Amino acid sequence: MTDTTTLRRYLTKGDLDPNLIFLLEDIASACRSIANLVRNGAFEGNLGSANAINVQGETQKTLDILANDEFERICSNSPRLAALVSEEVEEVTWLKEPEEGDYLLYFDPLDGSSNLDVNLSVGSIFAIMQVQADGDRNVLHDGQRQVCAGYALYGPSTILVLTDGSEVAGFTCHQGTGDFRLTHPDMKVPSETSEFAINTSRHRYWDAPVRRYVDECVAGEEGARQRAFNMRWTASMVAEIHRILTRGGVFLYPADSNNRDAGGKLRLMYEANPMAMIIERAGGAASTGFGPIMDIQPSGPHQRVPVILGSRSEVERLVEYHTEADSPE
Ligand code: P6P
Repeated sequence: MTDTTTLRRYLTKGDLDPNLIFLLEDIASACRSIANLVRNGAFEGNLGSANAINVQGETQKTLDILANDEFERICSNSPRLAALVSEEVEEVTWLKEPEEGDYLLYFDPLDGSSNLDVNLSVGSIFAIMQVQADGDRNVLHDGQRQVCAGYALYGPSTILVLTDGSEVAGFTCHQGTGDFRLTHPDMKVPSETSEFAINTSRHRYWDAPVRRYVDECVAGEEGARQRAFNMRWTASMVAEIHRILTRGGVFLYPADSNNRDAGGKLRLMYEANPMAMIIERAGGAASTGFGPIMDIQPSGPHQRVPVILGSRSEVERLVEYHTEADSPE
């Protein structure tokens, strides 16, 4: 039986600030529009590169730019949205003079876009925080200050998953009406798992704790874990996180041992922080290996951090391995 609870009915059942509800509905509209752009990309000649390099030093896909433009076009009219921080834009986009309580929107408009030309799942990721005082243009707040976080997964179906800190809920976009309807209430990360996700081609760059963990997983029944593990890697963080939310698992994107200062690949403000909030509110854990991701005081809007998140028991084991490796002999 399909739940008829629409996103609006879900959001208005509690005591959320109406301006936050407006913003979340605008984000949902942007994601619905991006889903259409992705699905029709081949017809519009949009699946290729834009022949531009973004602030990350990555080649931008045409759809990266179009998705960013949709977020800006649709969300900029939200009544109390003060600023946008986008993976695709180097500077913070200020929409109004900041007033205390205004919202700040951090987003990766199209994550995993290297999958577009091979028709694999991609997604959008967002986090919302608030202006702390009138005139305060600081957008570098730690992840504990997020008031909402979520993602849209453009897969066989378009699903919007979000949390306001109370629970994690998933809404599937109905292909007939375009409604986002509640299909995954109160999502929880299974605490145990036998599935890990890491790009094993980077094995030579892993620090000892990550090598130890992965080596034990692949050692199977004869190894220290005494059980077989499975591995997945889809090069799309949104797809990995949705799988972990649905059936458990642990996702790792560690820093490179030969370039720790770079912090790894994933960005704190609009990838690691929102996914950390979702996973932790669903009962999982999210760490850099040395401490909670959401405790990090950002140094810049595009800062990169190491990411280990998913089923709590596996993340805790990895943190333990990092602690042991860091302890003096
Ligand atoms: P790699 C996509 O570019 C992304 O930011 C995440 O969605 C994904 O988990 C990761 O990078 C994939 O990285 O090194 O495997 O291409």
